[in-house]
Amino acid sequence: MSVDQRAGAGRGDGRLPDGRHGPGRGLTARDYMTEQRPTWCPGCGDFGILAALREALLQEGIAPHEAVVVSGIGCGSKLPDYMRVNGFMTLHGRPLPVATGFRLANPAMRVIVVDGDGDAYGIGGNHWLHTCRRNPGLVHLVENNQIYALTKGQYSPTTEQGTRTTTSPEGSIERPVNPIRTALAAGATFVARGFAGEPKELARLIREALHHRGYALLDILQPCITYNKVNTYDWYAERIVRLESEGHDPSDFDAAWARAGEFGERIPVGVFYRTEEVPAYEERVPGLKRGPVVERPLDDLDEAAFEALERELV
Ligand SMILES: Cc1ncc(C[n+]2csc(CCOP(=O)(O)OP(=O)(O)O)c2C)c(N)n1
Ligand code: SF4
Ligand SMILES: [Mg+2]
Repeated sequence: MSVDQRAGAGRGDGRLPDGRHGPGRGLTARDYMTEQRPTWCPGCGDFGILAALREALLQEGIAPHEAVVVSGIGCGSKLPDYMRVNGFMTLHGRPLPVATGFRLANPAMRVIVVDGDGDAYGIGGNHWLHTCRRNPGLVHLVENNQIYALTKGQYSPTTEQGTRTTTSPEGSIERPVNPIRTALAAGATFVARGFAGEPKELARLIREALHHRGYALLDILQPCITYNKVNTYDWYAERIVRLESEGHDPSDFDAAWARAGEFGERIPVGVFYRTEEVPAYEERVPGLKRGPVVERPLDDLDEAAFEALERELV
């Protein structure tokens, strides 16, 4: 089987090669549960994201062994501990390159990155920009609580100007990153925003992201009830508007750019931009034309082949 076919199986319409689909495969919500109890504060937005991800995998019929969740370091990055799927916690800021490696090695695997705003847009910002332009088939869920929560409330790249935090007692003086516009400018092919307070709607967006061919960013507004007293559930509920119900066309880049500028009295959620025209990174890597690495016999990787791969990938 060629890598293109495998990539198709891994990204396509959510149907698995044998045609079984969704809960019809006999999967239930319990299949994604672990014994581990979350250590998140009661009421944390991360619970909604966990519920939405489990629901999205269930509805897509993606069994636990067919997905890997890769995270970094932070409150939200504990999520792989609370799901019965393959999991990998990397260093702070490094999940995207590790996840790209997973996808290159096995394009049939659904690779989902889950990390915080500090992890993704701060320390991992360089990896993020290059992931946007490379377009590997990853779903990236950023738990954006506009704070470094695990380390007790320092301002993060998305903290709004003027917000008082432990490291900005007089109010943050920095202009925040706009994740949607930054991803658009960096060449991302699927850019969306969701809200942790609406797990059902969030599950729908995650399912859309799972159907995307390349890199899919889903910036998720995630209330941190302990360290962010500004961007609360009620604060968001008063401001959220839906791109879909306002007639937004996700294929229109200029419209996406314009809507991405709104963050204040009105905060749009939904898919800002999507194009399926750009091939995924793993579809173009020359060294993978003979098939995924996981399916090749070990003696296929002789010294010359290894050096050729090294030249292409490193
Ligand atoms: C290299 C490195 N630098 C700093 C830290 C300390 N650290 C751990 S989590 C974190 C911030 C996490 O913020 P975010 O990614 O937004 O996740 P949250 O806790 O808000 O979910 C920091 C600075 C670390 N673990 N490793
Ligand atoms: S500190 Fe904030 S982000 Fe961390 S578990 Fe508590 S509510 Fe959630
Ligand atoms: Mg954070």
